[in-house]
Amino acid sequence: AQDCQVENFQVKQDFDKTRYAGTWYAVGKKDPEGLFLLDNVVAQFNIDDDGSMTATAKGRVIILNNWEMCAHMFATFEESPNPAKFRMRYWGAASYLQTGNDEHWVIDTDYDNYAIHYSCRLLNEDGTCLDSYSFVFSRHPTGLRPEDQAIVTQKKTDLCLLGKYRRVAHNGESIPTECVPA
Ligand code: DAO
Repeated sequence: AQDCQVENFQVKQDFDKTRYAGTWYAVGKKDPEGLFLLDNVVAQFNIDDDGSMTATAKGRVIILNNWEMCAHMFATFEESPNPAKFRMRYWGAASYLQTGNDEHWVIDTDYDNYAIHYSCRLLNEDGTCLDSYSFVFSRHPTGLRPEDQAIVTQKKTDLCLLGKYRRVAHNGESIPTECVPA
């Protein structure tokens, strides 16, 4: 049975940020209110010399209603008692890009193939989430391996978000050239 209580959502046990480092391609996304990153989203997680996690990300966005561009984003992560639960502060290379301070939970990952991220921005009074976003990441730009798909579907269900994700394309099709993966 599912109560959809955000505080009860299970995250990756003994999350190892060192193994998580490197490139992740967003292949699925559940959007928040007022979505920002559209497609061709690639995140690079790093561990700094002091052991803290940081990330850079890029992706195609549409800002000011109709202006399409490639966003370059930066993020720092504040740790918490749970190693899979971070607070993410993020900002853009340009001032007109989004800034924010979100929860950043690693729900599950095998480090080598797939990862499921979750962020609840706003809770309902009953403890369910009013405004969330979630990325499905793959180490492979082509998508998830068939053997990982069932795990990811189960995790989407656990997050009470099954059916709310869209595919995130990595196509380089009619996107700003600086956003096309090399
Ligand atoms: O796309 O609608 C949205 C919300 C996402 C905002 C986060 C942008 C910064 C990402 C950096 C790290 C990778 C998750």
